[in-house]
Amino acid sequence: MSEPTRKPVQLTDVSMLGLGAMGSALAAALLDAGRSVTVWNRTPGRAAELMTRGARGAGAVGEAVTASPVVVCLLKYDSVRDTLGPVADELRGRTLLNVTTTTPNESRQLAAWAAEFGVTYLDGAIMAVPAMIGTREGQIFYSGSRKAYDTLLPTLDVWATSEFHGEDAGRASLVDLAMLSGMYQMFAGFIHGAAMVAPMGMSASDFAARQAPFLAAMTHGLAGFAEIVDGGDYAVPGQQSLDFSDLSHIVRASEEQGVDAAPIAGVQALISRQIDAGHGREGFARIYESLRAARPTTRPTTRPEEGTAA
Ligand code: FVH
Repeated sequence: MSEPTRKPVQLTDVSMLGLGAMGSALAAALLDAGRSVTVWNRTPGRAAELMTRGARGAGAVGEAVTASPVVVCLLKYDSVRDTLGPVADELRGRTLLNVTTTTPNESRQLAAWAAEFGVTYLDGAIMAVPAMIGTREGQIFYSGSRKAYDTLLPTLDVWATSEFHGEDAGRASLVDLAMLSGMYQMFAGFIHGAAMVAPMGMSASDFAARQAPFLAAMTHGLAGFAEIVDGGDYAVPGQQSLDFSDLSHIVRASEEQGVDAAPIAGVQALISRQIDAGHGREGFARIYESLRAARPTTRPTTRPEEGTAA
């Protein structure tokens, strides 16, 4: 009996797996830049608009991964494992770029899995919302295979400003998540402040109009803190001391308003630890030592099933 004849795969420049808000923006930017793109999404129908713009729809993941270097933009680590695991053999010898948000260790696990199947792996961390894709304003950090980065760079540069962070696949994700940590704590701080003034009748919008320029001005202080942290001398003269920065009055004011003080109490706890340890006359950057004291292991956690499937 003769083998069933397979339709030959039409080769394209990039295969995009995942057509959510971000995957669609990435694919659209490539089409706008004249690249040929194969697209696949778990739920059919999401490719329709891109196909009217010239994308080639793949009926199955296996078909997509054999058409071109693969970009996965799915929800999270588990989605990537579930999607790529069954097509590991088809991926052999190919290049895989994962821009799904993963933790550094998850990125390393994907890199280890890829290496086992002879797949060249590059990890990407997107510092942009979909509307920023295709502009220089967006940034995407990469780590993993330098060769893959160099080869794909003309494509990567279509999306945003590209930055390579080294061959450890977890590094791009680490920088991404560290930056997001700062952003979310700023947002939480703003919302906490809005909750504090709400009982006196100030709307969150009114508060935002005051808070935004103030925070923008305060960001000029980041470089100074960074210099002190990098230099390791928290007693550099001319700084506001930790004793002066004691924030217990803000904690009390929040409580007086009936507002949970958790966001600012967390900062106060870091300050108190340093004051209690005798560093009250040093500067605010000294709280870095409170954080370092809780430094976790960076050893990748390997789950039992890892190494055999993505
Ligand atoms: N959107 C943004 O602003 C942020 C910016 C920073 C980086 N993120 C990360 O990008 C990843 C994708 O985000 P997204 O915005 O495209 O997310 P959604 O619109 O929710 O689309 C999710 C896609 O993932 C597919 N999917 C989910 N689970 C599975 C699974 N188990 N197997 C296969 N595919 C899966 C989903 O498919 P469907 O629901 O349509 O079938 C969508 O295509 C993300 O890591 C962000 O953190 C974006």
